[in-house]
Amino acid sequence: MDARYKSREIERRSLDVDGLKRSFLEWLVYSVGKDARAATRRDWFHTVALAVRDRLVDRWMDTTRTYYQQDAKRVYYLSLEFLIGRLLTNSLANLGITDQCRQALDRIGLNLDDVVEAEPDAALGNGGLGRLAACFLDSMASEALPGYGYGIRYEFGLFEQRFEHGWQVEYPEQWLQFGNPWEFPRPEVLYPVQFYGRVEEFRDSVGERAYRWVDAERVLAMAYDTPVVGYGGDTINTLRLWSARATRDFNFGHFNDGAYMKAVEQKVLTENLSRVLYPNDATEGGKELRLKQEYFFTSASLQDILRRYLQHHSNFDSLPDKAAIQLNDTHPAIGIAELMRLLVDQHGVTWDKAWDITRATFSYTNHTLLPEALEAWPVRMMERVLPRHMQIIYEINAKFLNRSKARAAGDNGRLSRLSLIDERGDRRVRMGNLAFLGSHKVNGVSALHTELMKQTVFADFHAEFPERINNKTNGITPRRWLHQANQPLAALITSRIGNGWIKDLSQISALAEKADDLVFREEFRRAKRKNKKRLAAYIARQTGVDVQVDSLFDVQVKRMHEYKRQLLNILQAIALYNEMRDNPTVSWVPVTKIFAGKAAPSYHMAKLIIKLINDVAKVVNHDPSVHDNLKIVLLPNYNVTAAEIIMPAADLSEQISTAGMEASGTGNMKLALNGALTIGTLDGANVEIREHVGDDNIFIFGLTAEEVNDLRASGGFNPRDVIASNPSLKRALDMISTGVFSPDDPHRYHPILQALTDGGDHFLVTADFSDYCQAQQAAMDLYRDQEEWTRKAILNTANMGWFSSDRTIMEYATEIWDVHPVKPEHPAETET
Ligand code: NBG
Repeated sequence: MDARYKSREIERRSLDVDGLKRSFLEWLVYSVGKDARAATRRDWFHTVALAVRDRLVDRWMDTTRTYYQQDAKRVYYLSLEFLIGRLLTNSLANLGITDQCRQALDRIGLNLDDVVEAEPDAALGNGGLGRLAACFLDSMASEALPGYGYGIRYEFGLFEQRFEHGWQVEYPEQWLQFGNPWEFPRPEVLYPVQFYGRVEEFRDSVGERAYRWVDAERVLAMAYDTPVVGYGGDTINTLRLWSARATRDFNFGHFNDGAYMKAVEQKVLTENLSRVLYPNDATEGGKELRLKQEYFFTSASLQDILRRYLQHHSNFDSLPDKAAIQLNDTHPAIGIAELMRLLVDQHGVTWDKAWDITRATFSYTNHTLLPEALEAWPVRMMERVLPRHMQIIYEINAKFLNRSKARAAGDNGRLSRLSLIDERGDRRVRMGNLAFLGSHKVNGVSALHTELMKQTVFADFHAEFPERINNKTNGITPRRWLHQANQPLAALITSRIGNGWIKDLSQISALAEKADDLVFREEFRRAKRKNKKRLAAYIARQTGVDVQVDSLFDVQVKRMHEYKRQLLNILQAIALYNEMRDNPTVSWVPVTKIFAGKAAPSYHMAKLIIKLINDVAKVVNHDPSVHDNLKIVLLPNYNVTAAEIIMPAADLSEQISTAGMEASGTGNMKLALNGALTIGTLDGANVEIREHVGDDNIFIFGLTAEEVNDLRASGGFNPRDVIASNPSLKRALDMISTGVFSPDDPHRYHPILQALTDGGDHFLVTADFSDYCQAQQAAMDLYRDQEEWTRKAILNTANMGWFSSDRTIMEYATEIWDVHPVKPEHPAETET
């Protein structure tokens, strides 16, 4: 090889400061096409990202090659959402070259932190479900598991949220506008995906009845690959996202008619399929485009999985030994019918065999019990969009119900509940039932949620298949959520117990003994204070509100949803505001209430709650009579990047959902790991957080899931009685209803007041109010004693090791997937 190329090749891998610097200067000129004097911050970001990408490509290929050569069993994580966030800091940290990169940029006169800020936040998800998928990618790569993510390359991620006169307004999020340096387009990896058309019956070569799907419309799915760097940089896995492309022949038909503009129009329409992420969190959209998106990425992924499998195998018998496919919620559940179709219609496998293979290959995670979130597609829509799949679903259903009939022994209610088709009213396909039936394992995401799954949505299926439901409590990656996001605390921890915790978070328990060490406490507080200063500056920039760094940072960040009860929090804030005004001479613990979160654009009640928080904030923040002891801020456009600033700075973590309604929560884990104390109900993973951090180090309040259930069932709950007997609640509600916070429109909040009274207060805000206020009081009292508070905060951090997504992912790997770590071989490195 030409010596010049050889040296350049080595340079591309060089991890030292000089090599990085030279790469940066070269990339800026030759790939970004800019002179150093004219380069913008964004140019530098692209430059650095491309140079860093060079350093991982060899290892990425080594990883893929090793999996291929060993014909390792792979796990495929099918998810409609991956809430990734920025990747530069993450890649640098996982490759272990953050310091070198910082120095190399220094020498060019640049600051790494500024360069990082130019990266858009990849928001291909709504909330917890999508962020969990991103944490799982990090953990699979860090645990050397052969894991692939499959999803959609949305051109527009989750909308950008702005507040205009206090109201949420949505703007398109154009994260790809300036290109994405992390992705590799694969124009040759292209699969056809069909819609509509009809099914034709025919006799196959041996005279058996067979079916083919004809006259369908075709779309192509094109792959874009993003490397997923594991901690240490040894394993680099792949996230493959599909983008819709119109087929060429499809266009040519129109060209021949001379209808050129029409052809182009059609092309745009077809490619709209992967244009935008549905902004609904835990609610079903029910729109045809959504169904098409689900089928589009699922079909392309399955075709890709089978192609990879067939490189080593000539029949499908060992598919379940080589591939585990995880359904992230029911969004890809159509994959069960699709795999049956591919096996039976395209590869000639017999029905029974195909069904065994399918069930042994798939497993399904349920992420919510909310009835409005359980996907159920109208049969009429399915028949039109996916006619062959509808037939297959009928067939699966008929065989299943036939088998169950014997055991149902006259219990027709049970059979109709087990059915894949909801026959009540407009007939619908129950995707949860399909996912359950077509999987060998079904899991919930916290201990409580899994129990409730057995008792509620899947009670009949659980009776039928008692071995199938299992629990996998969620986790979070300690790399992003502590090592990268909270550098002051990460450095402190490493200074005392070494850096083994980054890879094995259980080691963090060694901090527990430091909780009584006064010096350590002081340093812990100093780290927190540094993070709070950073957040205070961010708040000032974003909202113009100045907050006291030494006030209690009381944080509720998550999607806006009635069941998450931001309303309970803001009502307590009003009550506290009144108390402060009534008792101006008392020395109050200063409190800063920090909210952030987006509402689904069509969720009017959630948007009204946003407006209420902003209205209350305006009044409170400008009232001199509270002497700055209370500030309320609602930060706009909550996303992963904002979370990385907020989580490390929180003192108190609000996890106050109506018990039984939050499947798990993962923000609760991020906040506790970063040393916030939780104020929460016994819901989702809060239950397990309490077990780990200890009852004394958490503020638990409110009705339990069982009490909620009983109260709702009794029908005897009357919110008006509760309000009448609680003067501070009554006063807060009266202020809202008389327009104290909305003088321009006193009736603005009528729908909220209505829901809390005549509406029956479904989320039991009034029922939990008094207990919640007491817990808040306990938190404020404790905060006065900074030593005690810090001790408990340290114990939170120290006891959160179990909530690493590494633990979660290894449980999936051993108990569901039977997938094992594979160490990549790096021949290029051993050669030189
Ligand atoms: C969400 C739950 C959260 C949970 C995440 C991840 C959906 C459908 N569900 O409680 O609401 O933490 O999933 O499991 O978005």
